[in-house]
Amino acid sequence: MRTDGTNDDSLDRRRVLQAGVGMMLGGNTTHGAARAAEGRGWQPAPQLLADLEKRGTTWLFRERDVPAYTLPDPLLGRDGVRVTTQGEWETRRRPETLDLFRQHVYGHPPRQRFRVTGEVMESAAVQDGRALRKLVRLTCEADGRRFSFPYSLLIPQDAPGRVPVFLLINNRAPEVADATRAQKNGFWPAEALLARGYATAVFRTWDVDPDTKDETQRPKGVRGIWPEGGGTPGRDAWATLSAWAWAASRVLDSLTDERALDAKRVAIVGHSRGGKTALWAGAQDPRFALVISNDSGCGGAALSRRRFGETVTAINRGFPYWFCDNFKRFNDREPELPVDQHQLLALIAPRGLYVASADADFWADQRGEFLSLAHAAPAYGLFGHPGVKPDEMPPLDSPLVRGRIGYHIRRGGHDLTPYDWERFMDFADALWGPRAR
Ligand code: GTR
Repeated sequence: MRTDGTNDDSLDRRRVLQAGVGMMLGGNTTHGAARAAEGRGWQPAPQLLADLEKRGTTWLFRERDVPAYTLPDPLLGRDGVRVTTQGEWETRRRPETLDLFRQHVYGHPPRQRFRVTGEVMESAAVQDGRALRKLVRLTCEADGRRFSFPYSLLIPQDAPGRVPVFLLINNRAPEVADATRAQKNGFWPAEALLARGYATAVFRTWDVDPDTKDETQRPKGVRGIWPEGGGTPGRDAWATLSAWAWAASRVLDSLTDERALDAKRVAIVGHSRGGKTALWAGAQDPRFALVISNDSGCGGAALSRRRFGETVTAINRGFPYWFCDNFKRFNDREPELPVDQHQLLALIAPRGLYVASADADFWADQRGEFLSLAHAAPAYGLFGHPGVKPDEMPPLDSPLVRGRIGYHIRRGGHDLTPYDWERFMDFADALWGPRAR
């Protein structure tokens, strides 16, 4: 399968040694994770483990069962040279890493430039006039073809200056993100966001590319119009997560035109499959100033090589349309992946990055999500920003914020909750300065 040797661990190690930084990968092995698991930070509750055991869980959910693994060094180029400056990262290793994710994991999005126009379908005051609601229909055009999808926007009316925005990718039912606020849901606590001085926008995944294996539905989405995106069918044509990430960038194009908004302060937020998408959108589009993944798990923040919870094989079987076809070649062959997910997080450097996990969410590999963030630190280091260390996983409900990086693990299960949102806003306040209340 390999022709370039970049995913050959022994070769990588030899190259690192040649580059004179032989200790680097030592810290990236499973031994580091095992040590971290013994630390003072989060530990899985014995009751949760016992419950999984009782249910006869067949997938890996105990730290002791994690196989030995070696992660690719995010700064080590395919030419065997380790980048040491921001400039080298931006011009060499970052584009190369992005390309590896497009080629082997998510597929290539379209390469065309899109003309994006927004038509305001509805505009109304909500919350006794304290916020303005807009329903916008976006039309994206390129090479004589077009695709349209809606998004909603809520803007606080009393905020001084241009307002930062939280853009949510809604991967659930429309009701959980009802902009009219006739129905309210903790998944998108819009009132809380507005009260803290933030605007918030939302689009729904299904409106962009149907979240189903049923390929007869495909023509309804953007991949019905541009089926292969910028890749090759059967290999690295774009897949659903790439289509949703593309849509997030098109919404951002449109937010940039809103005079009340601060387009330099847009946070992209997603939960689970939406969290995978938020990371992929943030990795590709540097205009997202803050990237937030909640319980994103496999193909999101979690390290694939740990094989903890959902594995590459499991996700490719369950959701074959999320990733490009090349990704299926790594079923049960994670060590051969030329990238692991810490490198996806590294692509977000030096921008704000927040990863959130949940105590009972073993399927998403809570510790793997944290370790990924820790191993993205070298990229932040190039910009002079501190990272977190593998053995610094914080205890339950105790957010860890260091510079441009934040993390928490919350009590409870797989969900996006008001607690998560409050922490995301705390982090945005810390990055951008608190908003007027
Ligand atoms: C699960 C899937 C996860 C995650 C989740 C969700 O079934 O295995 O990768 O995406 O769905 O989106 O809620």
